[in-house]
Amino acid sequence: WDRCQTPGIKGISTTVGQEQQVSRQEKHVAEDLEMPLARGEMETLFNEQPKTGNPYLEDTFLQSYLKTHLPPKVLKEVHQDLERFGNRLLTQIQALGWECELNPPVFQQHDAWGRRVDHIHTCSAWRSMKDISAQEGLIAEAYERRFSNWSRLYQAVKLYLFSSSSGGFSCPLAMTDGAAKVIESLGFPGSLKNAFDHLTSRDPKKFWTSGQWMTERRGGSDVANGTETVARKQLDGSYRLYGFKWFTSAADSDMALTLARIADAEGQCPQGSRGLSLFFLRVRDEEGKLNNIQVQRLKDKLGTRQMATAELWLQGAPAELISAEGRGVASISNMLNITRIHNVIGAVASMRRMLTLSRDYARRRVAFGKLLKDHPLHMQTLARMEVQVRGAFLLLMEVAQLLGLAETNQGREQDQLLLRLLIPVAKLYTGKQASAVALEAMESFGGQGYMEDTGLPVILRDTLVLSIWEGTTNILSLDVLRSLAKSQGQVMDVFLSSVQEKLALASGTAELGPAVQRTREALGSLTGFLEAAGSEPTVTMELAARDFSYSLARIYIGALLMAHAARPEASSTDTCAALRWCNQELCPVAAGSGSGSYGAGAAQRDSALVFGDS
Ligand code: UCC
Repeated sequence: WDRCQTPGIKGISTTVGQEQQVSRQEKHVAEDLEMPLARGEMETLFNEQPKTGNPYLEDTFLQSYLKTHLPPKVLKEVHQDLERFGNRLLTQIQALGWECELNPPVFQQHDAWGRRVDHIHTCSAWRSMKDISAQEGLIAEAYERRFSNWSRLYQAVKLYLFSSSSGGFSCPLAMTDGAAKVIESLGFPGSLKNAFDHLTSRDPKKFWTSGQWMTERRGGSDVANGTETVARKQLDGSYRLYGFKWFTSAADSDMALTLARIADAEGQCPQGSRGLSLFFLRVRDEEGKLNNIQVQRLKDKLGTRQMATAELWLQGAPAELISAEGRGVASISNMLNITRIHNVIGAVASMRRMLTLSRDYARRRVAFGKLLKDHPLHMQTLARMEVQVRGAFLLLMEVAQLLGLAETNQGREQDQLLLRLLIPVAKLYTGKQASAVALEAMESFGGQGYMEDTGLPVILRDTLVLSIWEGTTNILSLDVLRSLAKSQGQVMDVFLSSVQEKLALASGTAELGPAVQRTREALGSLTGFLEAAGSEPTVTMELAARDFSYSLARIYIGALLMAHAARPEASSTDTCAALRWCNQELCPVAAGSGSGSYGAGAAQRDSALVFGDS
């Protein structure tokens, strides 16, 4: 009551008339306090909180995919493990992930007595994630190959379920997997068998994570010209590295793979891509001290704040040469291709997580007198997101299947070529999809979606990096062209025949007719574009690279959705998803070509538009 009195009433002498007025006012205030929400300070105001359950059991699309593709014996084991893992995610790992977000790493450069220590403090939840990753075999599964070619797919599914609860730990896992892959593909040179055993261990005490130190201050995309780090050979044949690494993700890792230029006796280094070699190093010595490495600072990032990204000075860091001299980029590309697949996993996982939350919210939240789920326009928006997530998921599974075949020597040459093409296509396309879908999903919560403590902005922030790290959209588009050039066009033949195979499958299902038709037309436009580009010297493939890559992604995803919808056990929603996907512009490169976007003078016109020159 005291708090409700205004200064004009309390403690001031009044006349009788004034007293009557005051008493009327008091009555009025007392009545007001009976109004709903008037005693806000005593009431709990709440919004409907979206809740999710076991992420595996809730993901019916994932389950239908596994049922269709896995051999029954594998499915039985995988299903049991994923159900158990889903419960662990729900009851333990999700909370740890949130703890990682609330307790980002802290960098301590000096101790209390002024000694330089360069210590990166991580929270206990982050360290638990490392233990859990080992226990769950999140890396080991792919290299033990218990389920032959299906092991990669199984690992990808587990990582997909883990990703959005992992508190950013997916990042070191991506690089750890990439490092294991490089070591395996190099045939375990030198002491690397030991490192491989650590990277693929299921024992938390033994398990290592790896960094991938590629980016230097002069450039993260143009590695060939941006790398300044020098390697000096020692008398015992080992090397010491001197240089500055500008972005080193998960800098608390146990080891790293990195690029450097080997100096000759005069201290001269070969330049360009062919001057780069690949090195392995241990980040710390047996006592836990950095191995001639100094941490300059941690990066202040928009997202992925749970994970320490550092600037590192290499000041004679001991390292082992693991590639042939000058074959650094080619050797580390095995790592890049794996981390790019992990990027796709992260993209699909964050889309699925956001959509699952939006879906649950639609069942709880009332607006304009009915639940959100009963508003057709709201559900149309969610359905469009669902089509995006399904398409991206199928593309991820396709890549994981192809990788599994390649790693167990069951893949045909065509499968290898298709894998080489689909990795950059999937990475660049899903990287962009993820932030668009996450943003749309955030909007489905209205203002609540914008509130930090709901956790929704974290997911959005973390998806934004997916189109940047591991190669930006344009760099990946150029990598698509690289795969074409390197195979002398063979990857395109394989791509076309793979899409045709899926179309043949889908053409037996009458309802899919319009989607089949549109995809056939898109394929015609794509081949038409390529023929014209081959015979028309003014068309610059570089300018067409992004639209071309988008065309490959949309056409291939359309074909996958149709194949999924053509299964005997498919549902009407599978058909609906395929039809909707194929109802968009499937071949943007043909449209761009028609408008002269890649032809003579296009680059000058773009430049004039950007800089305003006449
Ligand atoms: O480290 C980073 C963040 C880590 C966090 C990871 C977490 C991700 C998952 C998260 C889950 C949620 S970000 C830094 C990443 N950096 C990049 O991605 C680099 C981007 N730049 C490129 O990709 C460029 O295209 C370069 C560096 C590859 C271009 O180098 P070059 O030297 O100019 O390229 P070349 O000369 O064309 O290729 C050299 C050799 C060739 O082989 P040879 O000599 O036999 O003809 C190429 O065919 O390398 C081969 N090559 C490849 N092979 C190049 N790229 C590839 C490839 N992708 N696959 C196979």
